Amino acid sequence: MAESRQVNDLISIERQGDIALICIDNPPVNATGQQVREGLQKAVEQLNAEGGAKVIAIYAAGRTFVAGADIKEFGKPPQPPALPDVFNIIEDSEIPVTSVMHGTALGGGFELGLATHARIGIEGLRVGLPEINLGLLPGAGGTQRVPRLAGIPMALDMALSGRMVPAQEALEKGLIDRLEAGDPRDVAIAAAQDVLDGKLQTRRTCDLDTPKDDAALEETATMLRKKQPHMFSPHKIVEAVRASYLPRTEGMAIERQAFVDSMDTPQRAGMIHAFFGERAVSGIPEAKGDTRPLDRIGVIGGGTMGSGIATSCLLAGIPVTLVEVAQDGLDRGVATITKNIDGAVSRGKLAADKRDAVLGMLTPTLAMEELARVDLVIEAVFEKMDVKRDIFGKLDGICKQGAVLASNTSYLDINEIAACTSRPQDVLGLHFFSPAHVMRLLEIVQGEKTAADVLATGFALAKKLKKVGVLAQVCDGFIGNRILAHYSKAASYLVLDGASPQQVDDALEGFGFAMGPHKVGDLAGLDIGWMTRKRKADTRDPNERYAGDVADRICENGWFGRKTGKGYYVYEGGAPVPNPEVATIIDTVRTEKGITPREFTDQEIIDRYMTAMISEAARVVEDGTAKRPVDVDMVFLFGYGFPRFRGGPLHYADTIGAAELVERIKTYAKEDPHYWQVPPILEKMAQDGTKFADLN
Ligand code: 3H9
Repeated sequence: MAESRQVNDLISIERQGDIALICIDNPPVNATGQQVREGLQKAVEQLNAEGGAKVIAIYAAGRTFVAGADIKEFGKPPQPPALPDVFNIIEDSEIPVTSVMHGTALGGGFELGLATHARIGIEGLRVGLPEINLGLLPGAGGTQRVPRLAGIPMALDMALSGRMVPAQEALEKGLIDRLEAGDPRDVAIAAAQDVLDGKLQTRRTCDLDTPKDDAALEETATMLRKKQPHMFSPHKIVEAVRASYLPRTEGMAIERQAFVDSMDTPQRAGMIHAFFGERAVSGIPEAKGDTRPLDRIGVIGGGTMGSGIATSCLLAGIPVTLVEVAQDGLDRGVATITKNIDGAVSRGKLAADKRDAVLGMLTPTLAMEELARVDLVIEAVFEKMDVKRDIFGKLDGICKQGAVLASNTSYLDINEIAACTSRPQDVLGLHFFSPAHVMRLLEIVQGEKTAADVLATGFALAKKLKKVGVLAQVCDGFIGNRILAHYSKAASYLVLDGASPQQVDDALEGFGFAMGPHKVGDLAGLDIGWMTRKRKADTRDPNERYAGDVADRICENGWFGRKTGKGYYVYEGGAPVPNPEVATIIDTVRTEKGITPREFTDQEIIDRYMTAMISEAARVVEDGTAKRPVDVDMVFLFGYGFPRFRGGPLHYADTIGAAELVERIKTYAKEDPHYWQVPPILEKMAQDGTKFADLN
């Protein structure tokens, strides 16, 4: 006789003869919040106490097995029972327990599976230990049980990369025992029956010994000390995995302490802000509602940007019509796209057998009229207003009614572009970041007349392209480049006043940026900034201290960075070395300007640079260019290489506090009152004791 009962709202038990099924039903992702933990513990304890059932099978309802601990509970006082204790109770169950996992079994979700006595994956399953992406480490036995089942290198790989392991690989490595097709409940019943029939073996993972591999542990520890000295949890992961040599109680205690210590770090707070921020940017009303079709996209311009955008669309399965004005430009565009797609194949982002089909979705043409059939067109030609005006005027005549007309401009006025058409409601900015098929940020720029469904279509496109779409209003540079234009001057002033470009870069790399601003300049091409400075020369405020002297002279020598072999650094293969001729240029400029160089500590470099960034970011929020502080944070995480563990410039600002920031600005303003001005919003926050987080 079958009988069912609820243990609590989220956990139920179903008895079918000797079989007891435990179902977890906690949408959307079955996270192990307090009720799930308590319900699971009670269910296993009750079944063991009652007797009767000879095998237990755990499965989950909905689109996925358990996606891990409930991240929303992190940072709050922990509520018992603790997850590792619940999993130990499951592992210790006298009645054998199997688990059936579908969708994604991540973090605590996969750790639940590891604590059961046999694991069945449903086809399409991916398992992983992504805690590192939250500034944490697996805290419910992952570092103890994965090495016992799959060895130390696999445990280190999973916990340090956070990658999702496909089911087949999980099967081959011994992380799951079987891979099957079907509905999780049906598979759970069949697996339980197999246990009863002796066809599926069960065992306690912690009865196994971790195969010794000191070399892998040592090698990884050394690599991390070199590459990630400032990160907390990666080093703890190695320690915890090493502890899997010990009996369960001792190993779990070491893992637990490391988990609790990681939970207390600002790195954890920053990365969890990043996790929710990535989702929050599209949680606004502007991103929702009706959208227009996105069945075919037109891209105008086959340069680096246009080709990257086209690649991104093709990889997302959207057919692309690529328009260029001349055959050689078109050929170059097609060649770049082909190279990008081949790169995606070699990086494992695209299956090799799909390559030709993906490239087959590209229609290159010199005839702009071909854009009559596209649903959305993205113009990605060079940044000249008269060229854009001309293109949008033509698009107005060619494109079908209702087609969305987008410009990839990085600073021009979308309203002026929209005004060249008879349908300004269909026009918006879609600002991609280079390389567009790799960088995840997409600024979605709202014009004065952009229709609601056009804006929502921008967000729908971002989602299709797996990008992080952030709403921005029109201004020079939108959110990201406007803030960049401001704080990059701080780096130049530091160099004028006494720091070397390398010291600035080293200090900021120590802070967590992948590359300091001078290395980034060399990589992007110093000529880009040079062109911008020339463009703005006539409108420059005469009271502003000019920041471009050194960079201008570097460019006048024809040194544009990596592409010319020289910039702030010299590139001759191997690691870049500081360009000695730049040191001479800096000396000359200082002498001409009567500057006596002074020493800067690395901390002062970081403080000035970050305070400049935060100041302009605060203004961007204040004047509504960005809707909320979290939008600015996500722009910097996904478009500007801002260290994820710091959460973004305004999350970082909250860790310093508005009062301290205002104090700093006032001190710096004594040297340069034009550049260093306290944004009113920051002044007010300092007075009220509020934080940027309060404005999200
Ligand atoms: C952990 O497990 C620690 C343990 O080792 C030890 C503990 C002692 N909690 O991403 P989506 C929400 S650490 C709470 O849009 P998808 C998410 O915010 C955890 N909420 O869907 C969103 O809410 P909303 C380790 C969560 O299909 C909704 O669910 N696990 C959690 O694109 C849908 O999410 C991870 O790091 C959670 N754990 O992707 C896995 N997860 O609709 C994190 C999601 O209000 N999760 N939400 O915006 C993911 O990677 C993806 O969500 C997943 C689904 C791949 C599962």
